[in-house]
Amino acid sequence: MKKALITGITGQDGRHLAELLHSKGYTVFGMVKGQNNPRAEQIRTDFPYIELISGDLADVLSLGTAIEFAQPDEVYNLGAVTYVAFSFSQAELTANTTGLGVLRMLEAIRMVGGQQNNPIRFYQASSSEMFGMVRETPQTELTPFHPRSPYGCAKVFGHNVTVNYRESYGLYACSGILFNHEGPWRGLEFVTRKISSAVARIGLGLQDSVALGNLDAKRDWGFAGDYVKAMWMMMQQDQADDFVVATGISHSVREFLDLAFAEVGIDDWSRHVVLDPSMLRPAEVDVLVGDASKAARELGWKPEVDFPQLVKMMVRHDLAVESAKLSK
Ligand code: NAP
Ligand code: G4F
Repeated sequence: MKKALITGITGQDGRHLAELLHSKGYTVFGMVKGQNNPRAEQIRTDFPYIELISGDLADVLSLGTAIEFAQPDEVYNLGAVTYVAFSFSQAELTANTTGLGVLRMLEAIRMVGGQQNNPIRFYQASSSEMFGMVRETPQTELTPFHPRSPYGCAKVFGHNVTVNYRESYGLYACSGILFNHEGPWRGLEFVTRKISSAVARIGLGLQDSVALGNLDAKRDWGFAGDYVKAMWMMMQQDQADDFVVATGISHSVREFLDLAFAEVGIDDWSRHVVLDPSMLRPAEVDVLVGDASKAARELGWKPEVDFPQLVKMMVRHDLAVESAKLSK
């Protein structure tokens, strides 16, 4: 039976990945940060099979201790400061966690797993934000990076150091360059879930409007449940490598609004959306679209949930959440 250690277990992808690995018979360890993290309790309730370990990507000793304890075959490094807008206001924290945290984890793996024939496999959660002001469309594994935020810069460091440790020490270290992926477990700060939650409440008459920033931004949005399968596949190859994971189709925030409001029977959403300049970013990533043909060819991965299905799934989930609150 394989053992996996997941950082970022309390986040969206941590939950999906834990579910996938458990279904494959893995023993799953999840790292939680903080002395009394309220999200840990929810993980204990929803996923009783996960063994939680305390640790922080800013503290290398805690990472080493966690690896020593779990003795994992696979480490999935999903933990990070992940909200791009927030990274502008706490850039140093972002660099330390999202960037240097990757280096610390790689060092901890080397410390515990040994310098030669290290058996621990490592997955780094890289991001399409690294492409930023894109140099070509669609973006592939070979597209140069041009990050547009402290978050994007930190992810570039994390990606490069993963490649460097693979090349320098022969570690099985791979990097998944994942485009935006969403679902019912997405944090409420991200635009898709902010919209699905607000639309559900507007549809139920609980609120009147939602304040948003740049409606013209375009993203290649997929379903998180599909994307964690690609993470696992990358970790089962003979040789570690890097892969873009994307649907290949880009949609604007406006298109997301169209489908989300249609789900609650509203065709003209203009009076329900307020433009809030404070949601605009100092530098924006206008449009992202990925080419995942390498993942299709070498891993056999392809997305299963399309954009309309994703929006429907999210709005329906939030309608159920809000309705359950009402009936309490
Ligand atoms: P998320 O929901 O925001 O979760 C982030 C996780 O990181 C949380 O569990 C958080 O824990 C943890 N974390 C934050 N600071 C930490 C620290 N100092 N030490 C240890 N853990 C820490 O993010 P996600 O959407 O699941 O994304 C997973 C990973 O994929 C992230 O690295 C993200 O940057 C990357 N990624 C995501 C997407 C996407 O579209 N979702 C696309 C490309 C790449 P607490 O909140 O409990 O403290
Ligand atoms: O949902 P977002 O905050 O996601 P963003 O910035 O693309 O980052 C997400 O995807 C990355 C992968 O490319 C991950 F690496 C990262 O960790 C995160 O998961 O914003 C999407 C777009 C942006 O252009 C933003 O300006 O939506 C625009 N937007 C418009 N109004 C808004 C809002 N974004 C948010 N969060 N809130 C708004 O009110």
